[in-house]
Amino acid sequence: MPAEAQFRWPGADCRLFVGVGVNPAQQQQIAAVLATLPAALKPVPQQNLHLTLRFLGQSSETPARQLWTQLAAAALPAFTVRLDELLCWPGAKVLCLAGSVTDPALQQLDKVINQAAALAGYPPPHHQLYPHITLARHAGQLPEPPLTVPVLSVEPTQLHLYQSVSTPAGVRYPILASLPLLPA
Ligand code: 3AM
Repeated sequence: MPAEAQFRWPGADCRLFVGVGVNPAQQQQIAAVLATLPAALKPVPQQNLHLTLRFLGQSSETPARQLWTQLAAAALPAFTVRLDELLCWPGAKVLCLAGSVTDPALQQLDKVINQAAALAGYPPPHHQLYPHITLARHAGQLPEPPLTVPVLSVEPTQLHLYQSVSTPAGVRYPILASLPLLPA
């Protein structure tokens, strides 16, 4: 079945982003660290852990399908990214595990996604790709005592189109479509 056929549209305009997940072992590693956070911080639920590659914002179905059809026809390189720095973004009050783009395959994937997004009519990204996994919210500063965080080597095998759904019970990120990332 072509990848485009496996696109699950929720039926109304929605908030979207393109990203990758972390594997179950890494989810558990992170969850173990998050269990030690000060009570004031709000840990990201294990099933929500992800790495955003491109925020798309509020979208209708046509550009989303157009984007995914183009990505399905493109070469999507598998990449590795090392996340080794615990950061607090005080403005957003977000605690995250961050790294940088060192793998040329990630640079290439970023380029392919941005080109496909532009062709589908999405506005350009506000900032360049800054790989990170959001770990917790309501974080005005780095926790004390300092957290020991695992160094994660994220090596995803799939690219996902995520919906971001806000509910009274919290945010959820259902996956609407997925494509394989292929080793060079
Ligand atoms: O949790 P992370 O940072 O991976 O930061 C938001 C989140 O990613 C990001 O989209 C992901 C799902 O909500 N996001 C939200 N609003 C954004 C915006 N206006 C944004 N990224 C860029 N611009």
